[in-house]
Amino acid sequence: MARVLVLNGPNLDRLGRRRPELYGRTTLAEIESRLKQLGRQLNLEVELRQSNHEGELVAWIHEACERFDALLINAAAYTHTSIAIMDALEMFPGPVVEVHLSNIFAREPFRHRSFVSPVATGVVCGFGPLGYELALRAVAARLGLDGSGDG
Ligand code: CA2
Repeated sequence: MARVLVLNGPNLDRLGRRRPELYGRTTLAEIESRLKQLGRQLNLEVELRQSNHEGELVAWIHEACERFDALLINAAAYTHTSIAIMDALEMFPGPVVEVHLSNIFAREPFRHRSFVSPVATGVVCGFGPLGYELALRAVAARLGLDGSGDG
């Protein structure tokens, strides 16, 4: 079974508990459980992690190069700052989908620049927690697991 690592950056551990007007009421644990359920339908094993530390995210991307077939990443604020995460993602051989809950292009100008996008296979933003599920479906298509031939 193909394995997908879902990485989440700083402050996303607060999801559903703070700023619901901006990021909604769904917690990261709920997103994890939805993704695992969808993963079972798509024949994907899903593992979700969150860190507030840039270096830990970089180390997990390195680990993913050996142990996972695809990556979903919401690098949160590091999206807009981290060349280290960009460089690590560039080494990952499989599909990488950048996910954001909010539409970063409808927000402050400093959020319009992403260091993840240039090294991502694709980007999903603005659909809240559903974006993670759309990204997982995109990964299944890319890995040729959805039977559509559209990957
Ligand atoms: O829209 C997204 O998913 C973001 O990646 C979220 C980041 C933000 O810096 C990006 O520009 C867009 C912020 C994540 C902070 O998460 C919180 C969750 C609950 C309460 C406060 C912050």
